[in-house]
Amino acid sequence: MADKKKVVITYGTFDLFHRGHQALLERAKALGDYLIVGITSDGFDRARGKLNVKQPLYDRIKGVESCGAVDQIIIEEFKGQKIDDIHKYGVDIFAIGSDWEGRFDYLKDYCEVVYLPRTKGVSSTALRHGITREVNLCCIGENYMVDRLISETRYVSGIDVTAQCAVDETGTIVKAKDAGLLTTPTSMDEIAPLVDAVYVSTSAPFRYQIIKDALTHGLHVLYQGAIALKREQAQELSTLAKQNHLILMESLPVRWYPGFQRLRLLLQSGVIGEIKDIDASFSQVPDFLDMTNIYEGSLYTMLTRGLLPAYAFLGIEPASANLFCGFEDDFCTWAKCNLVYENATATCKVGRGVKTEGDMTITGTNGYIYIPAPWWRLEYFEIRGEDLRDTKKHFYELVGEGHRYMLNAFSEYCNAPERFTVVEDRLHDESIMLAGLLEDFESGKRTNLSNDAARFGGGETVVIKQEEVDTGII
Ligand code: C2G
Repeated sequence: MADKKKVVITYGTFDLFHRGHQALLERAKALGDYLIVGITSDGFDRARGKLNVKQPLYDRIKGVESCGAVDQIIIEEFKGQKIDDIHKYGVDIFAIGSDWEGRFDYLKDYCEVVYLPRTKGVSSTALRHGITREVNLCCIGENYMVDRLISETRYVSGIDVTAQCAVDETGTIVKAKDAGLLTTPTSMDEIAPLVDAVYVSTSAPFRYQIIKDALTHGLHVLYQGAIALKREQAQELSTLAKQNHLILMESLPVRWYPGFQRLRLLLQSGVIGEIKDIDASFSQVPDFLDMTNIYEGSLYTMLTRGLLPAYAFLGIEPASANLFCGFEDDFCTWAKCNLVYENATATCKVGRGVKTEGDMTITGTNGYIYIPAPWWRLEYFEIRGEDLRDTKKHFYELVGEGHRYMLNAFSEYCNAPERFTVVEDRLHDESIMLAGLLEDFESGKRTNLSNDAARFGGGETVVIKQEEVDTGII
C-alpha cells in the first residue's frame, strides 16, 4: 500500500536518559513514520546480565517519553521477543546503535536492520559536572582481550567504548585497523578530549609509557597484565595517579566476581579460623599462541592472576618467595610460585601453553574452603569442617565473561574517585610487587639461565630455573 506508514522499532534500557539516547531515537524516527521503542524490563536486564541499571522501569519510561520522537512504548521482557514484536507490529525497520553491529543480523529475515552511529563523547563534559554517570573509554590495543572487553561493556550501564586505537611495533599509538564504527585517534593528545578513561592492552614493554601518558593527560586507566617491568616505574605510575586523583586499576576480573568478594568477607570473618595454606592453579592454551613473543608467556600474562588468592587472603608481604619457571626457548610456558608467610604458605601455578586446572583449597585452623576447578570462576564453593554434614554450600552465579563486574567497579570509581582510596593502596601495592618480581626475575635470568638448564618430560627440552627472591619482593 502506497500510504502505509513505515514502522521503525528500537530497543534499549535507556537508563538515566541522555542526549545519546535522544539522538538515537531521533535518528530512528527519521528512518520512517512511526517509532516504537521497546524498553527492557528490570527482570529482562537482570536475566541478560546487564549490571548497574540505576533507574526503575517507570523512570526509564518517563525518560523515553520526554524525548518527543516516540509514538509507542512497549516493554521488552524476554529474549526472542524482538521477532514476535516485528510480526505483531508490522515492523519495517529494526534500528539499534552501532555498538550492536552485526549482533542483530538474524532479524534481516524479518525486516530491514539498520545500525545507527552512536553519539560520541556524551558523558565527558557531563561527567565532570556530575550530571551523568556514563564513562567513555578508549581501548588501546587490538587483540582478543580488547574484543572481549568491548563486548562486555554492553552489559554495564554507565560505561561505553567510544574509541579504539592500535600500537605499532615501536610502541607508538596508531590508527586501529579494525575499529568498526568507533573513532580511531592516533595520539594521546587526540584521545584525551574524547574520553574519560583508557583501557591499555598492549605488549608489556610499551605499557608503562602509555599508562604514564594517559595519566598525564588526566585519564583514568584500566590496564591488562603487569603494570610495568620495573618496580620504580610501577611506583611512579601509582604516585602519578594518586596525585591526580585518577583511577589506576589492573583488569583482573576475578577480583570483582560476586563469589570472590563474598569469599573474602567470609575469610575475614574467620569462617575457617586462621588461614594456613592456599593452593591455586590457572592456565590457558589459546588457539593461537605467538611463542616468539616472550611477553605473551605465563610470567607476564598469567602470574598476576595466579597470585591473586594469596595476595588477597594472606597479604602481599610474604617472608620469602620462590619462583620456578619452565621455558621453551625464551617463552615461559609455566611458572610456579611458592610463598612463605610468617604463619602460612601458598602455592600458585600458572601456565600458558601447558594445561592445568586444579580445585582450590584454603586450609584453616577450624575448617577449609573447597572450590572445584576451575576455581577462578568462584561460582560455587563449600565451607567444610571435620564433620561433612556441617558443610555449607555457596553458589554465586557468574554472568557473561565476568568482565562486567570489573567494568562496573571501574566506572563507579571513575565517577567517585574518593571511594577508590579504600582499595587503592592495596591494588597499587600488588602491582608494584609484581613489577618488582618481574624485574628481579629478568635480571637473574640474564646472568645464570644457562646453569639451570634441565631436561625432563618425555625428552622435551625445557629450561627450568629456580629464583630465590628477596624478602618483601612479592
Ligand atoms: N546509544 C547511543 N549513543 C550513546 C549511548 C547509547 O546511540 N552514547 C544507543 C544504544 O546504541 C542503543 C540505545 O541508545 O541503541 C539504548 O542504549 P542502552 O540503554 O544502553 O540499551 P542497550 O543495552 O544497548 O539495549 O534489547 C535491548 C537492546 O539490545 C539494546
